[in-house]
Amino acid sequence: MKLWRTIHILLFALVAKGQNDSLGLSRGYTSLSTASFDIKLVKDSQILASLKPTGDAYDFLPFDDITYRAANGQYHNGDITFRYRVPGSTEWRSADSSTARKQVMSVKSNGLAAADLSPTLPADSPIRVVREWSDVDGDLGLAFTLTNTGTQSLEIGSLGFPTEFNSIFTSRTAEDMAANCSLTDPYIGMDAGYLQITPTSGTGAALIVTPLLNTSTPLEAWRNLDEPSTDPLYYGSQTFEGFYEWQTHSKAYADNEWSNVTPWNEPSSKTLKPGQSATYGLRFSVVKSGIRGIQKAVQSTNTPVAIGIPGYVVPVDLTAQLYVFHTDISKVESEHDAFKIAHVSNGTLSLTPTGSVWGRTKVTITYTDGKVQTVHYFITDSAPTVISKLGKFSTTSMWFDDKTDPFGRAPSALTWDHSIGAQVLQEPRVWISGLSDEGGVIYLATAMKQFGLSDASEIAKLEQFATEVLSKKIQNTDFTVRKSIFFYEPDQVPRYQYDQSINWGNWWSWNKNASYATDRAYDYIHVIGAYWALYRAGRADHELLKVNTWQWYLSQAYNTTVACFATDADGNGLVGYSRLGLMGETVVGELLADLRRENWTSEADAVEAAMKLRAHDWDNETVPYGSEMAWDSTGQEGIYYWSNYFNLAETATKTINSIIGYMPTISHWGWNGNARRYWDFIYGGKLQRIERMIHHYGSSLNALPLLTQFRQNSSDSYLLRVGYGGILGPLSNIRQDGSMYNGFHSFPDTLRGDDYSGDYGPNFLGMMIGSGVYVVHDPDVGLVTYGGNMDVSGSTVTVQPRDAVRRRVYIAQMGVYVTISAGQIESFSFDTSDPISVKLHVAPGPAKASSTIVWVETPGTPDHYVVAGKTEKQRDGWTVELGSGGTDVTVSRA
Ligand SMILES: *[C@@H]1O[C@H](CO)[C@@H](O)[C@H](O)[C@H]1NC(C)=O
Ligand SMILES: *[C@@H]1O[C@H](CO)[C@@H](O)[C@H](O)[C@H]1NC(C)=O
Ligand SMILES: *[C@@H]1O[C@H](CO)[C@@H](O)[C@H](O)[C@H]1NC(C)=O
Ligand SMILES: *[C@@H]1O[C@H](CO)[C@@H](O)[C@H](O)[C@H]1NC(C)=O
Ligand SMILES: *[C@@H]1O[C@H](CO)[C@@H](O)[C@H](O)[C@H]1NC(C)=O
Ligand SMILES: *[C@@H]1O[C@H](CO)[C@@H](O)[C@H](O)[C@H]1NC(C)=O
Ligand SMILES: *[C@@H]1O[C@H](CO)[C@@H](O)[C@H](O)[C@H]1NC(C)=O
Ligand SMILES: *[C@@H]1O[C@H](CO)[C@@H](O)[C@H](O)[C@H]1NC(C)=O
Ligand SMILES: CC(=O)N[C@H]1CO[C@H](CO)[C@@H](O)[C@@H]1O
Repeated sequence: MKLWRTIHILLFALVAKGQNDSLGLSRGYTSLSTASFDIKLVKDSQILASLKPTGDAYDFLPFDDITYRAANGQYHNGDITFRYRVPGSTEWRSADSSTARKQVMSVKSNGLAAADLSPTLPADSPIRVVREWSDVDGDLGLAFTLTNTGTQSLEIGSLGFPTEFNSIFTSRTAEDMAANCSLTDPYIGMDAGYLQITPTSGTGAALIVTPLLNTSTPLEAWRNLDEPSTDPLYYGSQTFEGFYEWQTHSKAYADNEWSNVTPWNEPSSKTLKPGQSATYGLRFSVVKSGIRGIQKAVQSTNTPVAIGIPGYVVPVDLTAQLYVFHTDISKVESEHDAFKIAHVSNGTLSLTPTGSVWGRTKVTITYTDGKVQTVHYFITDSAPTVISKLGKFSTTSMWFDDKTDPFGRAPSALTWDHSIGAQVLQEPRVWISGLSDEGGVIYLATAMKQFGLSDASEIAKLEQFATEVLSKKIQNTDFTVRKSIFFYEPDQVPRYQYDQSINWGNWWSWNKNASYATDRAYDYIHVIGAYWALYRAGRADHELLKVNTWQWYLSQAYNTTVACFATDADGNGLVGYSRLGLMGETVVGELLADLRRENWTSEADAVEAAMKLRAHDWDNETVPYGSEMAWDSTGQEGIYYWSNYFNLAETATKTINSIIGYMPTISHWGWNGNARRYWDFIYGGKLQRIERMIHHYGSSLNALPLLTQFRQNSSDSYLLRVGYGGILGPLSNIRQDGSMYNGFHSFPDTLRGDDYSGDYGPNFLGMMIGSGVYVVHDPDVGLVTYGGNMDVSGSTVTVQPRDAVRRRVYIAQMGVYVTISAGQIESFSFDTSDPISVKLHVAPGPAKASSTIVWVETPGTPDHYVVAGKTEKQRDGWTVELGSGGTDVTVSRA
């Protein structure tokens, strides 16, 4: 918060007075209205300046910033870009209504306003464009009619409709940002494509943009718009991600700028004969019921909707379900036969991976009305195989054991560069090579993997790392955590050869003193997570630990927590950022639960007291989601955890809303459950740029609060759709060889994972803590299972878990959440007509657990459940011997 304000003041000072008015703002606006909207067009240019739900002060557009966005080259709704050529010619010519703006020619219209755009398009363009704004059943319609005025046929190779919504955070206070701004995400699904514009508060009306009725305006591609970034709003920065355009034809880009990429959809073009016209258009609709109502609202515009369960990242051993809401299907195609598709009933498809495809794939649905929808999937190995590959790769290829390293990094798992197939031993952003920050802590993933699926040889290596590097080099003896153990200071390491081809002159090439600073609380969480995971692995199987005891790992985690959250007598944090919500800090909640289970009562009390101070501070703030960034989507996880823990319900609810404001559900593996992140390629990526990231760590970490909240209120199925998408996301970041990446590049010229493993560690942590199976009654699609294969026979439901960890089961009908400490749940079953018990078959699993503890919670109901039969109570659960073939466990209502 403090930081936010500072930035605000700085930026405010920079906002210059003079600006260019190519839009014609000085000549005023035309105010219009429909049943749903209050609308302002700029009179001269007829671009959309303001769009408010009728009678509302909230604007989906950055009207208050329009004077800074009135220059040539700055885009608005109503603009158009296209490329065309005469058939046979290879060269595309471009037209863009924003480049050299002129007042447009108003023309007669039955709608709200219309104009011939010729003056503002290149004079030699043979394509005349007439744009019309109209009232479509109370919604706002925007149509473009393109006419070939020449004497030759023309091929339109790209056609885009720029969009602009209020994601400009620059110079706003946190409170104003939460109250005034919104975020936009696309569903790049052809005729089913749409945009959703969600308020950052997560509350109030949302907006959708769908293809205009009676036009064919598929969302084929989503192109980031290049704008000058010198303006005082800082286009393309941490406080202003930038804008995109809805592309209906994209062939001219696919053949040129994007030629090395497999696009989301087949690139198309359109040929217009001389004199021929084509009309395209978009429709803007308010979703009064808010974000949770978006899918229904899309459906009501006659745009096909598909709901995929468990989402669109599908492990090869899982059969996914796809529910479509539109007219009858005439054809369904799975690219390269990636799925065997069965029509279960009208509108219900089941998709079983055939094993022929790993990675991206799409399913194309054609409806009887001619509409075509693409649903984008990512098929992975079975989830335990995926995490096993990560464990192996990070302890072999990525394992660094050069004992002569002057920085003391050996042994450890070091950042990987996929493009050269090597460790990143030297990086000017020192933390990437220095085992700290988020960008350098892949060891966190390796350790968390042992919690999910332990492996003796991997643990042996991690024990060396924990003993020699983590506790001795990354940490000081007082448990404080360094920001990097690699640094740039030749005098300190005289015999070390720094790579002279690297530019060591930027702020991030810290010297030794700056690297060894311990003032960044975020770094402590990675250390706590690693120790906690090794404690749990060792607690489940004592044989695994050869160097330290489980007590040592638990006390290291505890002591690091104490160091992280220590305060002075006035309650001020001693470590920077420790008063903020920290990414991955759900693991501190896990630690606290374990301290209680172990009867480490004074330690548990100390952790709880430290968290209570923070939670009560947050409860007093309107927008408690500060971070080291001016705007962020990382604090919410911790703030929800402790607000919920201490029953601060208002803040907990506000935080869930904040999350759904930046985390969508969309029928595309890349966007479903993908929390807004757009600057961390700068700090952890090889390809550094401001870019909407796909499945950066925001996905799994923000999924944790959504899933927790869902278990407390299982009628809020929206939270599960989004949250489960987020928890599946990190599976897609692991390549077939076991290497991993920080995020997938969404810009259409790239569409691949970054080369650096970077800051993937926290993403993997979220997946290990949040993976589970959810059996629920969804109000739209009926009884479904997220993360398992379900078989229904009469009233008996049997499920085989297919998630990464296979140790957590939630059954909404009972409100019961069963978790186990070791082994794997192979299957479970219950009777929907008499849901008072669930029978689980628990097996030793690949880690060959000999026993397990079963914990039973009922977060959604006052009911109480127990493990039946003669079992010993231990660590607040029930101990169960597994034998060699596993055993059945029955959890029944008490
Ligand atoms: C604004 O106008 C000035 C001249 O008055 C010009 O130098 C500058 O490039 C213009 N800026 C933009 C963004 O068009
Ligand atoms: C769309 O087409 C249908 C059928 O031709 C017609 O009834 C309807 O008015 C049209 N709607 C619009 C907005 O053009
Ligand atoms: C399938 O469902 C759609 C939409 O609910 C409906 O219009 C159509 O008639 C149904 N078809 C059959 C064969 O039941
Ligand atoms: C060393 O780093 C600390 C913490 O960042 C800083 O306060 C101190 O001024 C630095 N000392 C020197 C000599 O640069
Ligand atoms: C770390 O924590 C353990 C467990 O509470 C405690 O016994 C020990 O004294 C602590 N170590 C240090 C150095 O503070
Ligand atoms: C914790 O204390 C309780 C009550 O004294 C005891 O039953 C239980 O076994 C203890 N748990 C552990 C892990 O020591
Ligand atoms: C929260 O605010 C209230 C009223 O402003 C104040 O009494 C209380 O002490 C504050 N609590 C904390 C933890 O700051
Ligand atoms: C549970 O979720 C539903 C659906 O969003 C909502 O209507 C209801 O108010 C919630 N109940 C509680 C107790 O929060
Ligand atoms: C332009 C606009 O809508 N501004 C609003 C932003 O949010 C604050 C509340 O924090 C309102 O007071 C402003 O009117």
